[in-house]
Parts: sequence; structure tokens; C-alpha cells
Amino acid sequence: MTIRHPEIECMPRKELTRLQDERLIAQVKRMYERVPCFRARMDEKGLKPEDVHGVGDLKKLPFSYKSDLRDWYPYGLFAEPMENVVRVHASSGTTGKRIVVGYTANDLDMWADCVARMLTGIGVTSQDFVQISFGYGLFTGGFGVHAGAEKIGATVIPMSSGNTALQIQTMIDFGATVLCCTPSYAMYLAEEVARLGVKDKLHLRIGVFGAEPWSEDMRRCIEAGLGIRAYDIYGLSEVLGPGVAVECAAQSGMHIHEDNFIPEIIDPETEEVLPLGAVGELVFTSLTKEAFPIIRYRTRDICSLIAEPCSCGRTHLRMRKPSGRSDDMMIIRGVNVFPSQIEEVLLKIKDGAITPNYQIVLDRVNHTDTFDINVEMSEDFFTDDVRSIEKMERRIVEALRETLGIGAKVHLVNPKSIIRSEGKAKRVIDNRAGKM
Ligand code: DLL
Repeated sequence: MTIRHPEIECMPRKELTRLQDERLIAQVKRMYERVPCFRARMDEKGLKPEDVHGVGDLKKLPFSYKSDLRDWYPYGLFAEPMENVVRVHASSGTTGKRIVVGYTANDLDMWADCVARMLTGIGVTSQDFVQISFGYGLFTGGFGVHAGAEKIGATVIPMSSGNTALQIQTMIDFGATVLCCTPSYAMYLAEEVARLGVKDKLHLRIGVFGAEPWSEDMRRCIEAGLGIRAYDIYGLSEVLGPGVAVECAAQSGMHIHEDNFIPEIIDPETEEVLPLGAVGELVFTSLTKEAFPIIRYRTRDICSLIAEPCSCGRTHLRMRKPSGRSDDMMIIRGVNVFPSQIEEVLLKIKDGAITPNYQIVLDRVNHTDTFDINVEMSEDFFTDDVRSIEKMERRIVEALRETLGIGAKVHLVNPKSIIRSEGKAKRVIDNRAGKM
């Protein structure tokens, strides 16, 4: 596969570190001068920009948090005057106010380049038709991937999300060869393609999926359902949008564009930096962003970095798929549970009786957490036979207990009865707030 910028993507570690040193020193100085929140945090620690000589000093620097974006809403953390900001995006956040991020023309160019590197690396060319079914608008997904696809000269089909029948018709009629959307929507599209019996009318060969956690099993389901190779793309609005880290053809971890972003893994409780390979919370520092630079941003995403070199020849560190977020982690009867663990259990039950469409409902009754999981039966298994249903439910309960160490109530529900998402799936309904 082609590498877009071998001189950067395959840069020897020593040179890469030198580049990061230079960029970090400049970024800290610039932010200290221009971003009051950052200056105050540095002052609190008794640090001056001159104390930073390179990435070795990163661990001295203050962290930044999602709450900073709310406290300085909307533009208080920007490092450029608004006349230089050519675009803003926003992310809903799980609670309260939206967070707003901004980009200069150079930022947009760097962003497009990050996505273009990925597309090139997985074999997308100017011959391809790229259907972008991420939402366009304040969400970074649609516009972010769009610019990267245009940069490599592909023909972009800017569908945005929604209207599944039209999505499939467009894929067929316009000859889409690449599909970009959330993995849960790709699963749904695959399901609909099978129901309509139109798989052989598709021209798809590659999928680019991200914006939410998904498992290796889910990858295989999507690949089989749509007849494609599916690749993972990671990112977050606060750091850039899609393209902070991207998979290459090796499909074994996402390369972080280390010329633009430095990753660290920390213990989310103690904030201590963990050694390469350890599982913890991912933290990012942006090196080249102008409008909205960020230092040591706590992503809340739980994952680990891969130290071994990649077979593709790129030298930039890879991150493993995030297993969840330190803040969407559910604590059920004292046990930490990630939705992705439940998904994995469901996907492992491979006899075709159930689908990976599920919803978790948490509540509290008599001071005890209740833990219910609705799981959709497949059309083939769909039955009124109470005994078979109960048998399957027991099997899932057992499998869950083995993985999670706690009991859940599993309810098999009718095919297609769980609402499908066109963007990020809402897997958890937590009704416990305020109930002791
Ligand atoms: O979801 C940006 C994006 C758009 C990424 C399209 C990939 C494709 P936010 O809405 O700010 O930005 O949400 C960021 O989504 O912190 C992760 O928790 C999660 N996330 C994003 N990509 C992945 C992925 C976009 N590939 C938050 N795997 C992040 C797992 C992901 N989680």
C-alpha cells in the first residue's frame, strides 16, 4: 500500500522526537501568551515556558479537561483572533453545555491531510467513490472525512446520516466503493442490505468506521455483511475530529499522527504516566493546531499504546481500540462494566439466534442495582416457543456472568425492536440517578 508522506510517516524515532521537541516548545510558549486558562494553570505550578525543553518535560505540564471547554464556552480557549478562525464545530457532550472547537485554514489543511494519509494507506485512490454517511454539521465526522477524501482526489458522495433506504439506493446507483460511517450504522446498513437482498448490487470494497467503540467481532460481521475490508478511525473534537489516529492496511492498531499529536497513557485516578503498553486513559497534546491547541487533554478513553513496530513501515506509535471511556464505565453492584464487554459476549454466541443489537437498562430497586439487557433475536430464531427463548436467555446470562462476574437479566426481544441509531448508538439507559 502507498504511504502518502513516507518522510514523515516513517520518520526515524530520533528525528521524530526532535521535531516534537521543537513543536512542543513553540506551542507552550504560544499558548502561555494567548490562552489565559493555560497561563493560570502554568502559574499555579510555578512553570514558565522556558522550563519546557522538549517532550521529556511534558509530564510537568498541567492537564486539561472537558470541563475547561464548558467553563470557557464558547471561544475562551482559542489561541487565534476570530478573524483567523474559518470553521467551528461542536460536540454535544453527555451533560450540560455543548463544547465548541475552532480551526484556522492551516488547521483544516492539517486535518484533511491526516484523513488523506489514512485513505491512501488503506488503498483508497482518486478512482474511488467515497460515500460519507457520518453526520455533516456541527459534528466533526462528515466534514472531517470529506476534506480528506477530496484531498486525495476521490469522488465524494456527501450523504450525511439518515434515510437508510436512500443510503443503500445511492450506494448502488452512484457506485460507492468506500463507505464511511459509525460502526453501529454500518451494522444496520448490512442488515438492511441483507433484508433487501441487494448485496450483489453493491460496489463497496472498503469501509472507514469510527466515532464509537467497536470490537473485532463486529468488524468481521460488517466485513462479511457488506463484502468489504473495514478500518478503524479514531478522533475527538477537542483534539481535531476524525483522523487523530488511523488504521493502516495491517488492521492492527491505529497510528497516531505523532508529528501533530503526542499521546500519553495515564492512570485515571492518580494521573501518573504509565509505561508504554499499559492500559490506562489516553491523553493528547496537539503540536501544530493554531486556533484551538490543547495540552495534555484527558480524553477519558481507556486504551493502550503499542510499542512494537508495524509491518507497514510507519514509525508512528499505534493505539489499540479504546475499550470504553473512564466515564461511560458503568459501576453495577460495585463492578466496573463497559458496554463493549457485553457486546463481545453477544457476538461470541455464534449460532445465529441473536443479533448484536442490544440495550442495557440500569435501575435501582431496594437499594440494589438492577441490570437488564434487551437483546434482539434474529429473524431466523424468532419464535413464540417460550422454552427456546428461556434457554437462550439463560445461555447469555451464563456467558455474561463468566465475563463480567455479575448476574444480569436478559430479555430476548423481537427482531428490529431496538431503535437503530444513524450516528452513535445509545446503548445504556441509566435510571439510577437520585435513587439510593
Ligand atoms: O466522534 C470524531 C470522529 C468522527 C471520530 C468520525 C471518528 C469518526 P466526538 O464526537 O468529539 O468526536 O467524540 C469523541 O468518541 O473520545 C471516543 O470516546 C469516541 N471515539 C471516536 N472514535 C472512536 C473509535 C468524534 N474509533 C469520542 N473507537 C472519543 C472508539 C471512538 N471510540
